[in-house]
Amino acid sequence: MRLDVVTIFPEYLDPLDVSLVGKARARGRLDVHVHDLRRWTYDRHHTVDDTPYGGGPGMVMKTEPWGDALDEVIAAGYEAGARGPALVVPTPSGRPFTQEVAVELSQRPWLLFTPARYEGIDRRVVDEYATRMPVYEVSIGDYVLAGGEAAVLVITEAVARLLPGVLGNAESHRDDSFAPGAMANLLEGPVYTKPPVWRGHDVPDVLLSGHHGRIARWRRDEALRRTALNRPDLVERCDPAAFDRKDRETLSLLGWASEPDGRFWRRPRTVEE
Ligand code: 6GU
Repeated sequence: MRLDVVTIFPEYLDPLDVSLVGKARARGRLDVHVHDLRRWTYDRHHTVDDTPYGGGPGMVMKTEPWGDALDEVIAAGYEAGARGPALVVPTPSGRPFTQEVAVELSQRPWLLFTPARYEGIDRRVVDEYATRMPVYEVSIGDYVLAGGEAAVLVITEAVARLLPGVLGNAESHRDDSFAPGAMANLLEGPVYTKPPVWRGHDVPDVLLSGHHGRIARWRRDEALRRTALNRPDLVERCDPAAFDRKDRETLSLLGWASEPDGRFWRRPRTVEE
């Protein structure tokens, strides 16, 4: 997979040399190119932004540097043999970046990232490249970052670990929270390793029992418990058919009840709520 990133802070992407993404690059699974947007400015001050039409606060990134940069980066990629580019535009106004989107992006051969600063990029840039390639406008969460560079790091890591031969063990993402399957939409429960007792804290007995069925059941209960506490929205989104009797019992102990139609589970609201 080829990755191009155009940014006014190329050094912000230095972490792409380390850890999992760095290894993927070293193994030749990822071909990363980071470009300084200011290379495509021609005035003395290397201007990339200007005041917004219609007024209002902040600055807007100008069309011309982005257009010239993307044209050249796209041409260079094709020249190097890359095909099928997709534009990934990190923005708090994008659609949520989920595991599903990560899987979709991991299946593309070439991603072009355009992290913006200020109030964002003049809309015409996205409109122009949308006529030539798929565009993914994505947000990494409901908070506002000063720029899209940190989002590029997040997205790249989520995508890179899905590439064949990067994690080393294909089983490793089978049980990921948010991966499809029986545990779909459940968060992962706690994990433990040696020693069996640390500062008076014991590893749960069941994990030392060697009883695979009981261990699987315990893990599912813990996953359900964590999800119900931390992400009630995920529990509500679960297909009720995916809950077995023990699941229902666990949810009930946590104060959840089924809707009258028996389809959806919802934590009953207390008087204060
Ligand atoms: Cl992708 N960019 C910025 N600037 N803020 C964000 C974001 C992206 N996702 C959430 N907040």
